[in-house]
Amino acid sequence: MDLKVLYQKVVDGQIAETEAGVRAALDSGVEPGEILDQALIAAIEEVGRLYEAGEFFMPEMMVAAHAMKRGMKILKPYLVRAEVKSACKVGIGTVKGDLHDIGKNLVAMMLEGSGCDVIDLGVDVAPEIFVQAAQSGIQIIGMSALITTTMGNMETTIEALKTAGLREKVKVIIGGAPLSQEYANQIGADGFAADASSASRLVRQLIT
Ligand code: B1M
Repeated sequence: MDLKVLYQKVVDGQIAETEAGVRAALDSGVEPGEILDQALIAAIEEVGRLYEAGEFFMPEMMVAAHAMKRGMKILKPYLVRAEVKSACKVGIGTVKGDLHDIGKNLVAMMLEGSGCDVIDLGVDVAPEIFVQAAQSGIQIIGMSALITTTMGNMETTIEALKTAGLREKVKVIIGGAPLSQEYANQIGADGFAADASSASRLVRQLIT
């Protein structure tokens, strides 16, 4: 299937057609990464633009996100092909108050693909849940936030890790559209990654 057609299916929130489109693109030999970037991610970014422009509302944004997630589910086995498991263990979640998980799921997939054991803590993750994860022997805590009003819960989580005496035992990385390296420095995180590939590189740097 033409990736432009698939892109439009996601924008239009056509779930069955999106799944069929991803399968057809794979069958015709299109690279999984190309399907992800040029159709699925490009489409959800367009949905965000349409929402901001007042042309889309929550229901349209929700069905498009659902279509994208179903497409990602089909792509996952092709994107996650870890040959060798490493000694890398990561707990990742979207911070408290925030339900956006598409980006977090992509980062988790990329980390699994690079050989890490990934514990997905889900969305709306309270600081105490990150603290419990840090107690379970993971090396890296990954926090995602997409809304400016929930970003502050990253700092709250870092404070909770300090209070629990765990801050020196884990590295903390953050990511999400409204964040930056400056913000990571400001809240005392160990690093910021702008996308899933850089998150995977950052984790490698931090554990070696
Ligand atoms: Co929401 N939403 N949304 N939304 N939504 C945004 C983020 C928004 C920018 C839209 C807009 O206004 N243009 C806006 C936030 C504005 C702001 O804070 N300034 C917004 C809003 C306002 C809201 C609600 C408040 C709307 C409402 O209720 N009125 C509400 C919030 C609900 C809540 O969370 N409590 C809401 C709800 C939703 C849906 C449920 C409908 C849906 C989410 C579905 C889901 O995730 N399961 C949704 C969607 C889909 C979006 C947009 C359109 C797309 C987000 C996305 O998935 N992008 C988004 C607009 C936009 O971003 N342009 C928007 C694709 C994804 C691959 O990119 O998540 O950035 P991203 O992840 C990237 C990088 O950031 C990075 O790597 C990823 C892969 O490259 N990354 C990390 C992410 N996490 C990382 C962690 C790392 C490292 C890198 O280390 C740990």
